[in-house]
Amino acid sequence: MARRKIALIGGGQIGGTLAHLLAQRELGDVVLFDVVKDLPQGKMLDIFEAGPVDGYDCRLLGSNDPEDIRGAELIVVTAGLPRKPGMSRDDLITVNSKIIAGVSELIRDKAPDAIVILLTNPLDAMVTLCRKITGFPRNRIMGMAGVLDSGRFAAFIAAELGVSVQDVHALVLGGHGDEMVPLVRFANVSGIPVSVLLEQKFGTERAGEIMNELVDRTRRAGGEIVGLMKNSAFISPAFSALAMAEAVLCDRKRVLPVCALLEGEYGVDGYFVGVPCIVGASGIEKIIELELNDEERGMFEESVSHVKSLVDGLNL
Ligand code: TXD
Repeated sequence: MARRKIALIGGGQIGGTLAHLLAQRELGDVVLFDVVKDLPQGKMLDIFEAGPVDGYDCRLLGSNDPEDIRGAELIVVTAGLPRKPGMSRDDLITVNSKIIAGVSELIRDKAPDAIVILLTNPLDAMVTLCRKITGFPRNRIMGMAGVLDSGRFAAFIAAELGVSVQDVHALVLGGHGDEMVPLVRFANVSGIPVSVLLEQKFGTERAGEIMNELVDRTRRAGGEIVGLMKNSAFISPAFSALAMAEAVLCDRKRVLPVCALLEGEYGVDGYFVGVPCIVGASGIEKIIELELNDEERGMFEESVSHVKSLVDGLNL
């Protein structure tokens, strides 16, 4: 039985890292496509040569030929520029729209049955553009941001409480921007509300302040890394994309925050927004609707309105 064909469009920091992670887990045969001559070829040769050392078998191809993505069953798109210090994700919209438009035509023409996971920023707008051009059904096209943002929220909670990251579960809704909505009420450690553990450790008043600090740091986490590294995060985004890819490839039925096209859910119609979904072999298999309280609903709607203004500016 042949392994699945996975195509990574964009062989930069995230794409190259994701290729390495996919190879290590032998999740399929991987094609790394990039427009920079010889870049993907070098990266895939390097990963190939580590195979005997780590013991993974899979076919690895680095390519500048778009024909090599033909027939891919899963495509992960990271093609596009990342932000630099002082830039917002939204500042990338003009240059990355041109790139994603071309990439989307390529996917439509060469891999019309693929499931697509897109990361390129500004994420919510770029995945909308990709869906517009490919015309794919909404179960087969998703944006990755919420897994990363939720992972960041969980990491900060774990560090604050001094507990294992394995036991922290956190969810971030909305757009992949400063208005994202970390859902404090749903955050828990092995089912215990985070607020209970914070109050036990710090007292009620300080607990509320700390939770606000954790939410704020989650919203700013991308910019914090760009400020330190002078480049965008790539390890955590690659692992986040891997979680979604593995959910599809292994039909895991994972419940993950996914940037999905809403058609009435959460009172939103026709826009991609980060919401909890069940992810399996056919992509987005179910969108899970949560009852939000007034405060959560207000923050969600603020985040959605930012997504709408960004997307509407594309004049699709
Ligand atoms: O959570 C998230 N969704 C975000 C995603 C988290 C972090 C970074 N996010 C965004 O992903 C970031 O803002 C960028 O828009 C993308 C890719 O970030 P990365 O750090 O991987 O950028 P690189 O290292 O510059 O890699 C981009 C590659 C680069 O090698 C280009 O040559 C290539 O994209 N590129 C293309 N490949 C294929 N086809 C075309 N047309 C193309 N244009 C550029």
